[in-house]
Amino acid sequence: MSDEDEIILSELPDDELVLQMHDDLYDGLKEEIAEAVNILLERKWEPYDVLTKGLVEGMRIVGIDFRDGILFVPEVLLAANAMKQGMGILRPLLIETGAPKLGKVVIGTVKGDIHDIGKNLVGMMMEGAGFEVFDLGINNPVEDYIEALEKHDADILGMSALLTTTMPYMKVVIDTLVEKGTRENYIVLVGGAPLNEEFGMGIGADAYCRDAAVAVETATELIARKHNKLASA
Ligand code: B1M
Repeated sequence: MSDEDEIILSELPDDELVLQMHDDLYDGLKEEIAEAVNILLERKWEPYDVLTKGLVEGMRIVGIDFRDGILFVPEVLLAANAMKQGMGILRPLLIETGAPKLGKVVIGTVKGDIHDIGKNLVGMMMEGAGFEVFDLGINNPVEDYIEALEKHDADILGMSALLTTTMPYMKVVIDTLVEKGTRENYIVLVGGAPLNEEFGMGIGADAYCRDAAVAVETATELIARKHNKLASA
């Protein structure tokens, strides 16, 4: 591209800037993503809107071309890094909360699975809603979940899986809690693109969460129910 054609992000109107973000995410341009996020924030966009309309939508498009064999792992990794750069700017804004802590959440991606963008988003939104979040990262065997649940005296277990081959591992974790007699101590929430309601119920989770907003709503509702139950016991 010649200098003349260079796009000045700050000169684009909002709608074009958001489309440009999708292109830049697709191309894995993390500096441009950071710049666009900052421009939208300066234009008084809500952090949640920057996240969903700019970043999550951009990653959805990447996902389609990855599925269709147009993009490959190295390119998707660059896109994921650019996404993380943008999320890093939004994180403190999304977790800013003076609210008293609603409860403790242990969250992690299951064994065999290294996808963490969605899980990170859920963790951020949970923190923003007033939960204390312990993020175990990726590729977690059952022992890691159990150790963290006990160590932090957690209320909620959140598990993420993005692969059809790793989602059955969620059942391994839940079954282990049942065997240990501690399943009822926790609210178990599951999520990730290949899951659905039926799968969540089938493996014995308390709820399947379609996205981060639903995860926050569900966690808030179930923890209020848990507290009410304890208060009336
Ligand atoms: Co992967 N990958 N990937 N990948 N990757 C998918 C998942 C895939 C659907 C792409 C495709 O073919 N269309 C496909 C899975 C197919 C299947 O299983 N049926 C796939 C594949 C095949 C693979 C590899 C096997 C590719 C290979 O090596 N040949 C490999 C697997 C590695 C492994 O895990 N062992 C692989 C690798 C990678 C990268 C490393 C390149 C990169 C991950 C980088 C990272 O995460 N740090 C990557 C990416 C980026 C994707 C796609 C393109 C995007 C995922 C994403 O970040 N989405 C993805 C395609 C897709 O999902 N459409 C794909 C954005 C994110 C905001 O959404 O994660 O769905 P999501 O999270 C949402 C909800 O699902 C929900 O809330 C989130 C926020 O709203 N949610 C929860 C998620 N977790 C939750 C937990 C909760 C609650 C809600 O707990 C309470």
